[in-house]
Amino acid sequence: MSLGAIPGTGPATSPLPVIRKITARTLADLPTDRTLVMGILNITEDSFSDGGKYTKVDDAIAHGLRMYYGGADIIDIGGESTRPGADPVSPATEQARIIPVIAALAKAGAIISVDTMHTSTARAALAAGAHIINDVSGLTHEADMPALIAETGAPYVLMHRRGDAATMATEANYTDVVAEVIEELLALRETFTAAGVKAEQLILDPGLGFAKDAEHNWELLRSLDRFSDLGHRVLVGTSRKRFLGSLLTNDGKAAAPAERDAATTATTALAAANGAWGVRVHDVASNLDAVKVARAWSAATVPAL
Ligand code: PMM
Repeated sequence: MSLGAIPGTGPATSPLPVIRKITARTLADLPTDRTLVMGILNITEDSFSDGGKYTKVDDAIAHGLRMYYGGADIIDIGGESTRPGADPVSPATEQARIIPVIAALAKAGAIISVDTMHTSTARAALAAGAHIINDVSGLTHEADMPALIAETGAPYVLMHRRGDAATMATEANYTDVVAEVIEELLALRETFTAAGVKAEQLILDPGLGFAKDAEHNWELLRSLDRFSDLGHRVLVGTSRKRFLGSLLTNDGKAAAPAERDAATTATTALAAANGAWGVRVHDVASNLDAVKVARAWSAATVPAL
């Protein structure tokens, strides 16, 4: 692959990473003709798939660069595990983990989102060069997040969740999961717009696995168009999640997180075909291929007889 290769156009099997120009990039540089691929970088001890792998700053930066050079459109950096039962992390610890990594990757030209529930961390991350705030709290955590998002004008992922890491597993009770998730997201949207956040700043996320069981997740995916119809960009996070593990049982045992990438890629292609703005994934290469397939498929025309 030549130095002049267009970022993100190489196949997943490229022997060399795609080389990118090292210039500051802005959100306006992101592709608009296909679903975006957000690569996950968890700098935590205990995330379910990559916990403990990137706890050293150098390892985290190296993995972020690998995903960036491999074509990730956005790198999503988090310093607190969100899995059910995870111990909370203080904003100071979270910031010590992620800020040096954000600064280094922003300098290399990556577009960065920050997976945080803390307003102080969101503010510090934006100052260090991050572009997007990704908050999985469903605003159950810190009430001043809307004011910060209004003040900074940053794009904000508004994800649906009930309860917190300790309680959400018991709150997966719905009569009509799609209607209730939409209703609860719209109520949160109201709080943000009342604080002065512009509609176009908001990216909605149904929050798969957050106070949802497997069937809830599938129902939400089946109804992705109803989320797009709300008039915002939609982000989908299926990557290696437990509902894929339970789908792919082997002798009655759920497939391990590392065995869920092919299924993740299938959900990515379907999410892309159903209008998702972005997918949040661990394996960038295979999911980038999937969104390219969906893009080509939707643009395909039936040859005339
Ligand atoms: N899932 C996880 C963490 N952050 N953010 C958004 N917006 N959507 C998600 O579905 C989501 C998220 C949990 O996965 P991880 O532990 O692999 O990061």
